[in-house]
Amino acid sequence: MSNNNNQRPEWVPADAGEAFTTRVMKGVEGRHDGMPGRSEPASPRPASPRRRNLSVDEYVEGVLCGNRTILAQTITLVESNSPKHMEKAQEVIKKLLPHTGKSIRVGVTGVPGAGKSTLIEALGCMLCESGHRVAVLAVDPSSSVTHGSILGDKTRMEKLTREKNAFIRPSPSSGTLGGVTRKSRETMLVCEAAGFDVILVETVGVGQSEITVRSMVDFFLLVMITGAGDELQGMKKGIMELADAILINKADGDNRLRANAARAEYNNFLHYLQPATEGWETKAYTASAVTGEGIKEIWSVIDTFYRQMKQSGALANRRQSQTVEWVYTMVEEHLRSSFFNNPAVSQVRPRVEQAVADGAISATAAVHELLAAFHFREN
Ligand SMILES: Nc1nc2c(ncn2[C@@H]2O[C@H](COP(=O)(O)OP(=O)(O)O)[C@@H](O)[C@H]2O)c(=O)[nH]1
Ligand SMILES: [Mg+2]
Repeated sequence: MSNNNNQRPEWVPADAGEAFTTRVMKGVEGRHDGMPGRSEPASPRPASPRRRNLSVDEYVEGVLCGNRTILAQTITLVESNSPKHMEKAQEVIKKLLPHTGKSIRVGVTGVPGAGKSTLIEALGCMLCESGHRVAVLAVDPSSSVTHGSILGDKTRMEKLTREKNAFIRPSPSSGTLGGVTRKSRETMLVCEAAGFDVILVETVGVGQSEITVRSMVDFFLLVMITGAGDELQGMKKGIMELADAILINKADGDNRLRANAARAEYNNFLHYLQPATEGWETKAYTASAVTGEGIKEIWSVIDTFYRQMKQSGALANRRQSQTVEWVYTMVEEHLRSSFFNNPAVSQVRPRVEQAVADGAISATAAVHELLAAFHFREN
């Protein structure tokens, strides 16, 4: 990934080092900070004096009063892997925490092409019109591996980008240090502190990312399409068991009948599954993100869920256990990265891997050897 300074958005702090995880993604309309592109001057700006670093209080006040530039800068700070930025970010988060938790957190998953972004745009626009403030975040598992983005080039949402009550933030690049979970959760908290009362998190249904998103949202929506093949859609029992609702999208034109048939089929199947949320029945619905049919209805399902869960105390319980779980996820991420970044481990790995592959030593013996190298260096 090229981290060329002159490619960076103007809101990147002046002292951002190489560890600063910022990239400009192709295909995202508007500015990288989620602001409409229209306000961008057509010609490059003359070199401006170096940006002054904001203090912790300036970040906090900016976010609390809904300053979008500062909101974007705060998220950038939160996404940074540099220890100095991480420390500052933690101070900011600590002060923002009392102002968080007042939104409906909704995760949206499904295979690429299912229509998640189109749906989020339709839903987001409808919610903005009815007075909500909507933040859209993306958790993209591909970015850490390929530096490409499954979601990026589809995260256009042109209409929603122009809404003054919407804020769209593309996926963070996790770099080599990982930490996608931390970044996404903290970004969500920052958006809540900035007064967004609906958080929509888009992720691709390919394994770990949906577990990550499920563990940070209240409601998890699985978007499906007919005819894509169940195995393609990750239609394993496990994924359906994570969902609070299944939305069969593209129920328009010729596809409407098939979508209705699929809904009946899924509803039958769902009877045999453990619901994702105790006291809530996961059901299948149909919608068209393009015509807008069924969008109001799916929101009413989400809203009913939220009210019921809030009243019964299940929402507070879920959030508490999510936060505790999050602590251990971060511990695991930390341990994993310190293991793989440990020089002694890196040194013995090729030899140990070869020995295991050749059958010269057992897998258990290899583990002992790797951990011995790790602990030797740690102590
Ligand atoms: N006919 C129809 N097409 C849709 C619908 N929703 C999305 N699409 C199309 O499906 C394609 C993929 O949509 P996108 O939102 O990018 O899918 P994502 O990868 O799940 O985010 C795009 O060409 C959309 O225009 C729908 O409800 N009906
Ligand atoms: Mg998308």
